[in-house]
Amino acid sequence: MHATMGVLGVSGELPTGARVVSITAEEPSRAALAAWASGQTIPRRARVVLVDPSEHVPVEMLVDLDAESLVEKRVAVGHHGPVTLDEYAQCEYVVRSDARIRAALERRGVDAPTQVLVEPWGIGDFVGSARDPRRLVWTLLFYREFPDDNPYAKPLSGLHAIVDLDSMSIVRIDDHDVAPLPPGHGRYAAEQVKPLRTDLKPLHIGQPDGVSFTLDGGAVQWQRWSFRIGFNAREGLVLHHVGYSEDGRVRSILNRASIAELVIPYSDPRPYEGWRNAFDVGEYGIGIMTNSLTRGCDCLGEIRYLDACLADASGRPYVIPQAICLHEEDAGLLWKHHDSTLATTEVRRSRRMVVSFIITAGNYEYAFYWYFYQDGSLELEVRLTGIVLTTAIAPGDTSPFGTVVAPGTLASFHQHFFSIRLDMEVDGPRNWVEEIDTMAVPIGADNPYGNAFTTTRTRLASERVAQRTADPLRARYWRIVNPEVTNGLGQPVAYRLIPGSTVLPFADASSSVRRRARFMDNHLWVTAYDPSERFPAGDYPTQSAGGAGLPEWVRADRPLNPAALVVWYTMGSHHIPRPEDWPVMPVERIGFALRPDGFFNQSPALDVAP
Ligand code: ABN
Ligand code: CU
Repeated sequence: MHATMGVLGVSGELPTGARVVSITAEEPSRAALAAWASGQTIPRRARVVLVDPSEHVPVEMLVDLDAESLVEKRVAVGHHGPVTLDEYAQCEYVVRSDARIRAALERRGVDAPTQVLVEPWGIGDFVGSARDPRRLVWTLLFYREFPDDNPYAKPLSGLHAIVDLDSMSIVRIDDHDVAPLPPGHGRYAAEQVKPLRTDLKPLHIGQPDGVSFTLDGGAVQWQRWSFRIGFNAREGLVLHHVGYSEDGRVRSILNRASIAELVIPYSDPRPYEGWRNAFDVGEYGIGIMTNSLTRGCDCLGEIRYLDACLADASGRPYVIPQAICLHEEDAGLLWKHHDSTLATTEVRRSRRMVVSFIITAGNYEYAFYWYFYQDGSLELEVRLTGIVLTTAIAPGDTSPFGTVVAPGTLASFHQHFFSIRLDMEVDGPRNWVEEIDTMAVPIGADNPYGNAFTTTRTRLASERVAQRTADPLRARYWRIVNPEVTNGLGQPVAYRLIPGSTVLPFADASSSVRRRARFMDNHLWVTAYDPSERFPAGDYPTQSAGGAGLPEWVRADRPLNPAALVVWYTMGSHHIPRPEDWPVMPVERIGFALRPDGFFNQSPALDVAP
């Protein structure tokens, strides 16, 4: 990364006062990868995203590290870059130090401004921000009465600053009375919770002969699976080249998989509170919010970790140690049959390979787990934990838009929408997608007992058609098919995308968050492959008015029959908070699965040893 900044410095194209958002290895396209397989070299390039505070624009630079030259510079006019980590800290300092804020805090009985937590939130397109040249955030304030309190126990509701990140100055303060500070402290640390349980005996997970996977740089091999691990500031962990080997040949499944956006619309119509709908990937970056993991706590057993290397605001590299966890887990039963005539039992235990990372996005934690199974299945599970976002409510009051989780403390209803970008390559580059529904057959001549049900198969032949919602009452799933490769039964090979529990947004279709995050409208989108189409709400959702990303790309209605394609799965976690979510929320889970469907000729898990 030093080399990258060196090239930019020499080029004379680095704007004065530029703040680096990210430096990322430029990934080769599918075409470049195919060429590499036949022996050509792939240029080493770094893509730099920075914000230019005087021009208020994001700037993208592509640097050729071999030639030490600037290849491309693009100024994203009319867009705004995300919040960087150091701006986060500076914004907190500026708000805490402001005399008007201090006076407003004193009116609320807060006399220790250094114990005020200041969270900068994306302002979206409120107060005309979509047309405002300045890069703006608005702030949520919380108070730790004692330094080791949970700040979300005392939300300073009604007191907000709008901060221009480029000049790092406050442009507006709003101060309206909402309700007094709640009395609680929301403490949850071990030393604050007394007494702790003492009746659990140790549980040791050991692999005395070591792990069964190999890790070579970012390349992983486990059982028949092979894949590569990448990491960047925006998406965090990325899986590349996921394949399954059979008869000594690696069969491709996924070219690339990542968490491409995460948006949390909150239900609260009050002034300001109705602005809360963070885009954690596009406005912040789930890579920069990634935790350093601890053995025995975050991950149990025989663990291998990978560090993540990111760039700070001046482009200097820094490391998040132990950012990615790799380990194997016992996953219960894999398969079993008892033959009562022979009195024999065959039973196999399932082992899964887990690749995970955990982020802290302000109040919340999201733990992302990719699971690889011995039967060729692949799952993503997200565990949501951390602290629900709170506002103050008058003692004894209730709200139709939230749950009182502690005296005077309201946790708003909200939803978490994840967009998972799945650059699919099922047994080769050209795939199509089908929707499979299960239907009852009317009782009659073809179904005399009324017991029959069947499936319908609809090919999603173009991008406009391939915008679908889940339908559990039809047991709906989707198949990513390679129509040009057949299995031993003569069937085209495929993987199923099986939705987990999911929801649609409840915010109005014309609301700001719906306009800015149209990807939430459908659980499935399919687009023709374009490596530059990476982010479903656009490259720069910060202060966007909406329209960029998926809604823009699918307007072309590109055909998908078959084609190199990208599948976008939206999953929505619906959160009506409970008192039991306070003061720190036991994990909620959401996920989906990719399972082979005619990809193999029979169960690929038959040869797992007892
Ligand atoms: N969930 C919005 C957010 C992200 C990072 C830091 C603060 C708040
Ligand atoms: Cu939630």
